[in-house]
Amino acid sequence: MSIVSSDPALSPLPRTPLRLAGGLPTKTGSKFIPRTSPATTGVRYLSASIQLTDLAPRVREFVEEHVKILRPANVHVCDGSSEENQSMVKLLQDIGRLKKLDKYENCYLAITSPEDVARVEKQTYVCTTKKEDSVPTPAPRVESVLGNWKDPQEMDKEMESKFQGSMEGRTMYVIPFSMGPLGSKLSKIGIQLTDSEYVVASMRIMTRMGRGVLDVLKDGSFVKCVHSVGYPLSEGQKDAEWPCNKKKLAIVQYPERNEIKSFGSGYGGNSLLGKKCFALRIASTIARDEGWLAEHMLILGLTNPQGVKKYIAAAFPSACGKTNMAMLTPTIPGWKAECVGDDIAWMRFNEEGRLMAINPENGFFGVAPGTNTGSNPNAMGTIFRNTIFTNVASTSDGGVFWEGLEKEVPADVSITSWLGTKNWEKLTDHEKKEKPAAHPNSRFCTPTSQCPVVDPDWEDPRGVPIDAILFGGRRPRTIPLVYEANSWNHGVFVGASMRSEATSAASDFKKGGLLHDPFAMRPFFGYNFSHYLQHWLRLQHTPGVQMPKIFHVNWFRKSDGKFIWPGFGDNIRVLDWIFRRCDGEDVAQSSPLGLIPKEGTINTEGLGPIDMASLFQMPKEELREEAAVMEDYFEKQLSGDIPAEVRQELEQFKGRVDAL
Ligand code: GTP
Ligand code: SPV
Ligand code: MN
Repeated sequence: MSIVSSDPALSPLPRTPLRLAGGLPTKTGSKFIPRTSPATTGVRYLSASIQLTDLAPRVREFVEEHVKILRPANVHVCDGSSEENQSMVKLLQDIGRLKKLDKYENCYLAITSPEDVARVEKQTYVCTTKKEDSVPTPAPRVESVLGNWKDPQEMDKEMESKFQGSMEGRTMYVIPFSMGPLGSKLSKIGIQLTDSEYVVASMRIMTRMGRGVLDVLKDGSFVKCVHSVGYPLSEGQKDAEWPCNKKKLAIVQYPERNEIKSFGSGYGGNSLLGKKCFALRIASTIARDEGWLAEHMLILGLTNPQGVKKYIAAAFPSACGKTNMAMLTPTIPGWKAECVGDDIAWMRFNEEGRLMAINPENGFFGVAPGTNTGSNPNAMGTIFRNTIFTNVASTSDGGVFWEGLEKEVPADVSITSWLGTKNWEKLTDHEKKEKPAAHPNSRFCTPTSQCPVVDPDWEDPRGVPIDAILFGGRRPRTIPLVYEANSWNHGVFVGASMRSEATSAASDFKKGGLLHDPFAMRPFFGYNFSHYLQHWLRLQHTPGVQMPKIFHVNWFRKSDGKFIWPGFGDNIRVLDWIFRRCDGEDVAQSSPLGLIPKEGTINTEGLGPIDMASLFQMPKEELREEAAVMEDYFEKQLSGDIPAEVRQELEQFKGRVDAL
């Protein structure tokens, strides 16, 4: 497999005449035939049911303005129909970008360029007129690790030069999409322009997309999203297997204008602009202005054996267990867990003062490796229909494989790794470790509605009421299995102090090292983190509101290199304790970090021997170190801008540690 990685944008390109609502490339994107062209046997078209002239003036203006810059060969407005999707998927197969997985129903495999496998953080920008609206001011000579800012006008110039002609030889798709149930007061609409068919097919799974959105939008305002893989095609030029443009990569948010511009990547959060760019970065800024929250959180409904139901939201950094917890299969009899969402929560107080959450997404873009019948049976029950897999391995019987599925593939199949290594199963254990079958950040893109435990109210336009907010991360030492924040202010401090081991979800960091990831939002803040803290602190003063309790969990504590806690379905044992705390049960005692379970109040029945003492050990030296790291981080990153309440919580924490 060869992947063209030279910079095509540098070569001079002929200007291709524009055709509206027209045909699609035949084979490799080299020839274009308009829909109206006569005698074109053997050519397949997307029947464009929406013409540019059908669009509301604002939408049409947005499209036409960008046609001038991007210079696509065709424009297609997506209606979201299944016929359109079938044509899209057929086209993707014809150009070799998707492979059908015959073992399953309507499932496909995409393999990206090895240069385009995860989010990029260093090339992600927030552009506001004033720098301090985007990022906190660090102490002198300290580099900010809380986002990248650039002047919007300067960035506009840069992006315009990248976008000039960047869709030449390609079709520009216009994707109207809604984040949140169509028509809900809590939902927001965006329109994404893209030259990637993979993005179109994925956005159809991840968002509510198509004609219905235009009907709801009418001539209203929307988030303007422009995306190009940055790989124009000149007449006759052969397309890359996975077009992208690493050298010119940029993911840009303009919160003051509700605009997003993304160039050079076709992968996940870089290119499905409804997800991180819109539902987190842009939405968090809108939320700040309107008094609500847009967070990197799963939403889960929990019903106890007595039939009482509560919803919880949980923020864990990327690849740290949100999808797993969102679909948890409880190991304690009588409990029921139901999934509302696995990645993003939009939360707002209603008239009764309850914090109501919606999942703005329509699908899961979940980490594949580690997913199996043991760890996440509900994901396994979701993903083998109508799913696009990306960068997983394939099997000779038309199925998929990744690390964690060893016991679930037939013994006689051969495996082709994501990088194309045939008979991968015959490699030595050392080779398998060096060259995993699936990329560690390989993913499934699958409809939420297919989840066997999807919550009956997951699309309720009013949202679901949140009783508890959890923070968590991968902490091999120091941090106990669970603790409760002493107060809302303390909870905000707990979120602000989060650290977790780096994972493969972003390509910028070496896996394993402990990284600060406040609120699991470090890569996704749409505005200054210091202002974000003030916003969280302020919420409790909204008249008449009932604040959720805040907890911190850690499934990842290790002893002798092994996880101590069994995790996954057994996490219900911790959720059971949290549930009881929400009901005010006297099952907690104080510790320097916060309230921990009184001895024997975590249900460990049937677990076998488990070293609970190690899970709650908090050596004074380690806590001292923890406090010192927090202080250093706040002082260096926020310099003078640490909210007084957070500073006070830090001082109190230090005092509790000293008193040990
Ligand atoms: P993003 O989609 O990147 O935001 O991540 P996510 O938080 O949804 O991550 P996901 O749930 O897919 O986590 C994936 C990784 O966490 C896999 O390697 C899982 O095996 C591991 N994991 C999830 N839950 C547990 C747990 O309870 N214990 C342990 N040890 N590992 C877990
Ligand atoms: C994450 O990295 O947190 C994800 C995957 O959920 S992506 O959509 O690629 O950002
Ligand atoms: Mn995520």
